[in-house]
Amino acid sequence: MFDPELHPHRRRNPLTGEWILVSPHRTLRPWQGQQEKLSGTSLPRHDPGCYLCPGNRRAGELVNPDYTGTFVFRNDFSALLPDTPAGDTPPPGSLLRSQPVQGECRVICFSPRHDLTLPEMTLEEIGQVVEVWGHQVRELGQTHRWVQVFENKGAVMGCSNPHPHGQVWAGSFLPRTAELEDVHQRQHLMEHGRPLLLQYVEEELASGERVVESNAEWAMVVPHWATWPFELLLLPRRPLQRLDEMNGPQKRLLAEILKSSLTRYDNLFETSFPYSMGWHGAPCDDAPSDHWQLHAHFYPPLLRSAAIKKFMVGYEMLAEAQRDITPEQAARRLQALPTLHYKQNSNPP
Ligand code: H2U
Ligand code: ZN
Repeated sequence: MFDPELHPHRRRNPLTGEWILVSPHRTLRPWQGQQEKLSGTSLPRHDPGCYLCPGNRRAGELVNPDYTGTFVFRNDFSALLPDTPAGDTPPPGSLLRSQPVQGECRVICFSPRHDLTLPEMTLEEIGQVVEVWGHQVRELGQTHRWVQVFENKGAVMGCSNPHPHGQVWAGSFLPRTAELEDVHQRQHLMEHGRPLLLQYVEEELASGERVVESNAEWAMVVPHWATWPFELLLLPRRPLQRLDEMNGPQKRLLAEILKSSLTRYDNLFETSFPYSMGWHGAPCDDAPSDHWQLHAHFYPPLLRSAAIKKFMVGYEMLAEAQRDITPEQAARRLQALPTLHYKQNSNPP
């Protein structure tokens, strides 16, 4: 009889329509590669060479103020620019299509402390980051269609600096993933009369199998269709479309679930867990958005230890994504971890 914990199968991501191949039998294969922990280098509270620390000169020659909480500045090397001129219309029927785009990119420093990361910050400090995310979406959404809030964390994710920070890229267009999620959520509401992710969070909470954390407003789950080994999806439990629409309890409980879930991540391999995370909310245009539910994706690359990363290569580049451990096995690993940070455990303050 078919057993999803034993037999190869595919799962569908209802947000994008993409499929993923799950091969749980492969977890039995021997692993003779590296297993050891990476030695943790300890960072100073302020690094005179860091372009994000308070009072330091950035690469673009501007000097950071002596900020004491969060600090937002325009990216000195923005991928999107506000004043791109309009382009020529391509000849009809041509496959060589392009489109000029306007936008703005910003960097958000989460803390003046060079040596902290989100899970090591206090709930109050994480709450300030949550506030800033909302303000950025509110402000940039007035003139841009899609405001992408995200964080790249860890050198393995291409992050250029350990100072805790994220980014915002706001643009005049709906990027590909946003468009796919828009189409699939709209279609689900049309066919089933309920927003896709509201139905999904209820199904996950009813089963509990993949729920890593939950509180009165939020649920953190390993999605049924997770691609990355320890991927997480953060979902509101009530209708909520954008980061700038949260009420007090939603913001407070968001800070809580972020702190405890990201602590579990760090505790998994006793390392500062690398990932790319980002928020998807209703586009900032005048189109109806009842189908949209705000959510955050966390895509961490680590597989077996602090040193062993999953590579999206071969079959995955050419056919479709594939994973070995099931999302349920990953959820069980994360559920079993403590929510006290391992660094606090080993050096009490
Ligand atoms: P990453 O953490 O993903 O490397 O992003 C850091 C961003 O900071 C990156 O987009 C910007 C880079 O352009 N940056 C500045 O705006 N000013 C600087 O002085 C250095 C880096
Ligand atoms: Zn710094």
